[in-house]
Amino acid sequence: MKNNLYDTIAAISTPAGEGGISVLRLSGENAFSLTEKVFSKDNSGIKKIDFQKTASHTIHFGYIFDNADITELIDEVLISVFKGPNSYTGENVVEISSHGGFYIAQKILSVLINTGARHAEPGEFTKRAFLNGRIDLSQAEAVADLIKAKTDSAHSSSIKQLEGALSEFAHKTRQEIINITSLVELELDFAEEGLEFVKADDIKAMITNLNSKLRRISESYIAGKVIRDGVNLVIAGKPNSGKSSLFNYLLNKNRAIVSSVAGTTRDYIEENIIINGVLFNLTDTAGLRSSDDEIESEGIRRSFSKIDEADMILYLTDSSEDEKFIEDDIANFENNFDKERSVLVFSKCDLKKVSSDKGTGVSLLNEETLENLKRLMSDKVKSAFIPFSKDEIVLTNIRHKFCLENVIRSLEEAITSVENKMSGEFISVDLRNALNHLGEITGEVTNDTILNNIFMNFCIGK
Ligand SMILES: Nc1nc2c(ncn2[C@@H]2O[C@H](COP(=O)(O)OP(=O)(O)OP(=O)(O)O)[C@@H](O)[C@H]2O)c(=O)[nH]1
Ligand SMILES: [Mg+2]
Repeated sequence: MKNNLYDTIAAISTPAGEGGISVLRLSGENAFSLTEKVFSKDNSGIKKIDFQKTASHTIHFGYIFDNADITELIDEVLISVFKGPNSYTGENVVEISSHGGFYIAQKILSVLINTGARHAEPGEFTKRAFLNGRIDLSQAEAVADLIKAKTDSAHSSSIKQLEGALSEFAHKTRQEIINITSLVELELDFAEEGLEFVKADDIKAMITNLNSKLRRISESYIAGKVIRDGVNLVIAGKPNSGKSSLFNYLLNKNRAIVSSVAGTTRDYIEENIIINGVLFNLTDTAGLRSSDDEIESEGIRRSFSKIDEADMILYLTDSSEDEKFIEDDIANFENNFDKERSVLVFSKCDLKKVSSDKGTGVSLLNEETLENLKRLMSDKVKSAFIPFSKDEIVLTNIRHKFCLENVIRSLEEAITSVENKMSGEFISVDLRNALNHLGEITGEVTNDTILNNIFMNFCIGK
């Protein structure tokens, strides 16, 4: 069955589980009348309210009953009333705050469904906000990111997008392309009369200039991904170098087994942690050596595959080993890891100090060395992945990156058309393609598949 855009939808907007309160949300033409059927201002069940007559953005105390016949009291609630178009979805919206817990909210939801509401799909409230023109598509996507944000930087980039920073960028770019298009078309109109209003070179320069700005924004996606999803950091090194001990310290819990036996860690272990505002997806791996043990060898194979996928590596060399060992291990590190994205750590530096400036000494017995390491890790992320200032647009969504790449490609085609002295009509087609792709970012140009893909990833009740 295809869901009607105009029926009234309902969902529990707070997460499942025990909590102080639960909030249930209804949106649609009948949001008020459906709620009125099962709501009473006192526990008699008959003291009715007419939400149409109450002011918008007001809160009402009362009681919810199990059906329109008022047979059983379910809970005391507070009802917030929002009249369209001044609501989250742009429609009439009711939010029912009940006592928390799984049972009550589910019960109220089923009462409302029995009365005539429909279960909302994931993200359907936000989808309606988009379809009703309250927000554009990039802002709707920002809502999902905002909810998922785990760090300060992820929060600030999504709140910026929700406030319309990306939309504004898209509109400005759109205007620039329209200006160029009209110059091209103007010239086209007069071409037959032998008038050249704007020189082809100037048009080419304008498009090239615009494209280089767009390219920088498209490249910002790498930073955006780190901001949103975190950095995949792998702790690697020879057996017994102290990887699992460092992993446990960074997580602040005894997650991985530590022992003085080389080859303790077999399979890799992953955990998330935030260090100086940067989200790290940490992986502890099996120590790297050649082994005859079948299980250990599989573990080592997995270590290498994790190292290949990593954004960053912490490579541990045991300071207490002899000079030759350390020298070889440093060479091994330098030959196999990218300097920009890897940190060489001389572990257990309380036992012996390595006199080399190629790495940083760390001891679990020395807080200062650990703090230094953490600072080094977050600084490295910032310099390797986030070379953008706070005011710049950073793309955090792969869909936006794809759209922007298509815009850039269409503009490149326009440049080629200009260079080949094609007639203005052709250039104009390329520029219009660029406009279409740009419109996909904000949803001016969209289709059901794109929309379904986007809102499918939202939570229910948002
Ligand atoms: N003195 C000292 N000992 C340490 C330090 N860090 C780890 N160790 C010891 O080094 C030994 C090996 O530590 P692990 O963390 O298990 O080493 P690993 O690299 O995970 O070893 P595998 O899993 O076998 O590859 C343990 O006995 C730890 O207690 C340190 O900073 N100082
Ligand atoms: Mg280990």
